[in-house]
Amino acid sequence: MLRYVLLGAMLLMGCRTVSTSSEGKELGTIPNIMIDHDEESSDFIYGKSYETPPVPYSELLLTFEKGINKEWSDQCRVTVHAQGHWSAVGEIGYKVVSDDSKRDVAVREYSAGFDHRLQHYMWHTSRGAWPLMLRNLKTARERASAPDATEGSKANLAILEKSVEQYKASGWAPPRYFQDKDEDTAKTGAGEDFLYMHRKMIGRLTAYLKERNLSMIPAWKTLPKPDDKQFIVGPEGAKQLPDIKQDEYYYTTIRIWEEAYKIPVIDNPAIDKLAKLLLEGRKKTKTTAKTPSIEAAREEVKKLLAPTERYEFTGLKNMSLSAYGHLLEMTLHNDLHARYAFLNSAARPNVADPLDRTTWDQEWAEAFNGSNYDSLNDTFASHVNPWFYRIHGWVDDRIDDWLKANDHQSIGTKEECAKEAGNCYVWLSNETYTSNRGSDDPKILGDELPWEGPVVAEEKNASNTKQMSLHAHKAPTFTPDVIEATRGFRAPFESMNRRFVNPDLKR
Ligand SMILES: [Cu+2]
Repeated sequence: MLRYVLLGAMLLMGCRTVSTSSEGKELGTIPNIMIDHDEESSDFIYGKSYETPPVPYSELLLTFEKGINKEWSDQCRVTVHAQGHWSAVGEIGYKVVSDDSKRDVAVREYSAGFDHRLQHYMWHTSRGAWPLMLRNLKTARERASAPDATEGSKANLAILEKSVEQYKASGWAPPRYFQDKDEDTAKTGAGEDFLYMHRKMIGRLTAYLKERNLSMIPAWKTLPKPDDKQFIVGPEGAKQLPDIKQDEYYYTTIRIWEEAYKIPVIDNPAIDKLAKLLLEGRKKTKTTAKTPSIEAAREEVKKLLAPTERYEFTGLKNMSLSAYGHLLEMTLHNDLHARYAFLNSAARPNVADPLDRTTWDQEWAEAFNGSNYDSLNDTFASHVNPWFYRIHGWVDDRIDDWLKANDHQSIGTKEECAKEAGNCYVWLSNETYTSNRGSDDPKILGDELPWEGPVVAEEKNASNTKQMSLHAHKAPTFTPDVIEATRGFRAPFESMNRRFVNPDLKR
C-alpha cells in the first residue's frame, strides 16, 4: 500500500503541481492522503482515517494550484484523480473542532444517507426546475402544433410531457415555485414552504437524536462575530477571502439584516437605529479616514431593506409570512450558507446528477456520498454539515418573531390550531397568496399544508430489515431518458449560493 504524506512545508513554500501517470495502467491504491504540518498535527485531505477503503487509481494528479479567483490567490486546491472518479478534497488550514463530536457523528450518519441527500437536493432544485419545465412545455406545444412542425419538435414535446408527468408522479412537482420576480414568488406563498420544510427537517433530526439520548444542535441565537473562534469563515492564516467572508460584510450587511429582520415596524427611528449600527460597522472596518455621514448610512440601510424593486422589508407586522420567509431565504440565509461554506471543499460538478443513480454509483458515489462531503453550498450536502442546523435554527426562530409581532401565539395545521386556545396562525391561510386565489370559499384557506415533497421514512427492505428510504413515501420513478432531458433544469439550482443582492447572477 502506498501512503502519500505531503509535507506541510511544501504548502508553505507555495502552490505547485505534482503528478504521476502511467497511461491508464493501474498503479496501485490510494488509502488516504494526509498533510503533515509538523510532528504534532496532520490532516487527512483524502480519506478520513487509516481505515478508509483503498481506491484503485490509474492516474494520480496532485495539483496544488492557486485559485483562479484572484481573491483566493493564497489558497491551494488539491485535486486527486483516481479511477472512475475524481475528488478535490482539501480543507487545508481549517481547524474545526466539534463541541459535541458524538452528536455531530450521529447527525452526519443520519443526514448523509443517499435518500436524505436526494430529498434535500430535489426539494430545492424542483422549485426552480419545475417552472422552467412548464415554460419549455408551453413553447414545445406551440412548436409541435405549427403546420411546419418537425419530427424533432414533436420528440421534444413528447419528452417534456413525459418529464412533467414523472415529476408529478414521483411527488416532485411543487405547488408553489420560483417566479421570474422574487416579489411574485413571495406572493404565491412559497416563502412558507421554505420555512415549513426546514422546520420539519429540524424536527425529524431532533427526534432522531433524542432517541439516541443526544440533544439537538443549538441554533445560533446571535450570528457569529468575525472573530468567533468556533465558527470560522476561512482557513487559518488566510489573508484574502471573498467579500462575503470579510469582516466588513458582517458589520455592514449581515448584522444589519440580523437586527432589521426582528423589527415589527420599520419606521424612521428604526432606520436611524440601523444606520447608526451600520456607521459603527463602517468605522470599525473602513481604512479610509473619511467617515460616512449618517444620511449616507440611512440610504445604505434602505437599500439593504429593499434588495429588489417592489420587494421590501417593511417590518414583521407589515408582511405576510411567505414574503418574510422568502426574503430571509434569498438574503441572509443564502449569505450565511456562502459565508460559512469552506472554500476548499470538494465541489460536485454540474454533470454529477444524483438523480442519475447508475452513473452516480459508478462515478461519483465514492467522492460525494461520504459523511465528510458537507459543502454548505450544495443542497445535496449542506444538511450533512452540523453548522446547517445553526443557520436554519436561527431562521426557524424568526417564525416565532413573526407570530409574536402579528399577535399569534402559535402556528399549525387547521386541526392543530383548532385545539389551541390562543390566536393560532394556520399555515398558508393568508388569502392574498396567489395560490389561494380563485376560491370564494374562505373555509378552504389553510386546507393545504406547505410543500415538503416526499420525505425519507423507515421501510423494510427485501431482507425484511428496516432502513430509511424515500420509497416508503413515494417511489421516485424517473426513467433514464427523463433524467437526461431534465438534468440541465436541476443543475443551476444545485447551489444555494444565489445572491439575491446580485441580480447579475444567473439563476
Ligand atoms: Cu434546505
